[in-house]
Formats: sequence, structure tokens, C-alpha cells
Amino acid sequence: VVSEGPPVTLSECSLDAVADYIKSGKARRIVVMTGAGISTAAGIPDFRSPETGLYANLAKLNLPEPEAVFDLNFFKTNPKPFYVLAKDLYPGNFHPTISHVFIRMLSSKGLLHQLYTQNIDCLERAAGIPSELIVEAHGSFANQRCIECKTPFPHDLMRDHISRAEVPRCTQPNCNGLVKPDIVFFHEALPSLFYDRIHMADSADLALVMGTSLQVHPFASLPEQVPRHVPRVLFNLERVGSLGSHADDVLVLGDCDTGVRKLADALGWREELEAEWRQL
Ligand code: CNA
Repeated sequence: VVSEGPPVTLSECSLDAVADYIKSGKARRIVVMTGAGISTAAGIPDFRSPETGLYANLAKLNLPEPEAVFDLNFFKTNPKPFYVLAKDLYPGNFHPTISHVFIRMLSSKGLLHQLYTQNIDCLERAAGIPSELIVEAHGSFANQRCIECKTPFPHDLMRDHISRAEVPRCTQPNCNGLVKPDIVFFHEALPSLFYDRIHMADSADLALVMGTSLQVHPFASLPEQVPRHVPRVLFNLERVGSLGSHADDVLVLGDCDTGVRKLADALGWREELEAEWRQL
């Protein structure tokens, strides 16, 4: 669904044309923007998919509304629902998907300029994408600290608490504050790294947007950072944001692993992709 006339940079609006563009060597600074949809195939539900999404399954936690589970004020009064959910989401229980491994392949071929992820599941790290190329825009479960005195909390203790869905508390003398992973809750600021690296999107020569509803700001405006003549490819179950409105946008609607496999086929990378995924 292109509203702007013929493409300027691609030969046509297709995945084959995107593959040709990469193979021609003109795409050397690829930015990737991801969300929960790239991890659903790993068994981690997203937020907003009807019926299977987390928000549809939170009824058992007795929340005023589903978003409350990631709301700092609600957490201060009732941290238990977050820890019930954290037990299900905690890194270590899941395996990276084909989409994660494809992003790793971009990095190993020297083509990944920056990965911006909204995910907190650490599957990008688990897939072996170099940490300096990852911006975890909404933080992650990698570290945690007391919300009162900010003292970091030991990782092994955190793992024990989360495995029992227990609420960890600060062990500093006279503190006893609630401990929270460094994931960004609603109304909290994004990590400064997000703002430090936002300009990397300005110099992209290709953007891949994968598995996100683009409902959460400021992340949702990242695809708008990419210059207008730069091709943007959307791998998602549904059309989102302004994707599809630029002349060089390509929409690959459906399951993102399937779309990524098609691109890998067109690039001649498919065997390598499957082999790397099996070896993880
Ligand atoms: P979201 O709002 O739930 O949207 C997910 C999007 O992905 C939707 O547009 C779906 O249609 C699409 N989708 C779902 N499955 C697939 C699939 N297999 N292939 C292609 N598309 C698919 O999630 P967003 O990431 O956009 O929202 C941002 C929130 C979600 C961030 O704050 C995350 O921290 C948070 N979240 C993260 C995880 C995780 O870390 N894995 C899980 C759930 C929620």
C-alpha cells in the first residue's frame, strides 16, 4: 500500500528488490527496530495480540487495568503481580528465534548499524548480537536495584526470588525498599543510551521494523527518524505506524520468521541462517 508513487531507491517495492539492494552493497548501515512480535515464536507472549497477548491474560492477577503491572505507582503499592509475570518472562527460559539470528547475521556481516529493541527478554544478547550494537530502549532484566536507595541487588538472589514469584527487598541496613529490574515502567524515563543513539537512525541506508505495534512512545517515532528516501521494511502481522506511506516502504505482513526466511532465501543466506539457529 504505497501512496507516494514509484520507489526512488529500490527497483520495486518487493522483498526481492530489498535483497538486491543489500547484495549490491548499497545497504551497509542497516538499522533494526524490534518489539515483542519477534519473541512470540520463542513462547513469550506479546502485549497486544488479542487472546494470546499478555494484556488478555492478566485477568487472573486482579489488576485495575493490564498496564498497571508495569506502572511504578501501582508497583509501589502492590509489587506481587509484576513478580508473577516476571516468573513467566524471565531470561534463561527461552531460545532466540530465527528473527534474532537473522539480526545476528547482519552484525557478523558488518551490516548492522544499530538494533533498537523494546524487548526486555535479553534474547538479542542470547543470540550473540554484540552488546555495543544493541539499544535496549525499555531496559532489560539484566540488572536490578532498590527503587528507594538505588543499591544494585545481586543477580543470583534475584533469580531465586523470581523463580518463586517472590518480591525481593533491599538488604541494605534500614532500607527494605522494593527491588525492581532495570526495565522501564510507564512514566519512567528511557535509558540515556536511547537518546545517545537515536541519531544512528538518521544515517541508516535501510531500516527493518519487526514485530512491534508502534504504540509506545517515544520508540514509536523511530521509523520517522529514517530519511524519506531510505527503504523501510515492515515484518509484522499487521500494518503499523506510517509504514507503507513512503515510496520505498515494503510491507511483509505475516509471521516475521517466515518473512525473514524469505529475505534470507533471496539473499542466498538461508542455509547459514538455519545452521546458526540450530547451533545456538
Ligand atoms: P505489542 O504492542 O504487544 O505489539 C506486538 C506486535 O507484534 C503486534 O503488532 C503484533 O501484531 C505483532 N506480532 C506478534 N507476533 C508476531 C509474529 N510472530 N510475527 C510478526 N508480528 C507479530 O508489543 P511492542 O513491542 O510493540 O510494545 C512495546 C512493549 C511490549 C515494550 O515495552 C516491551 O517491553 C513489551 N513486551 C516485551 C516482551 C518481550 O520482551 N519479549 C513481551 C511482551 C511485551
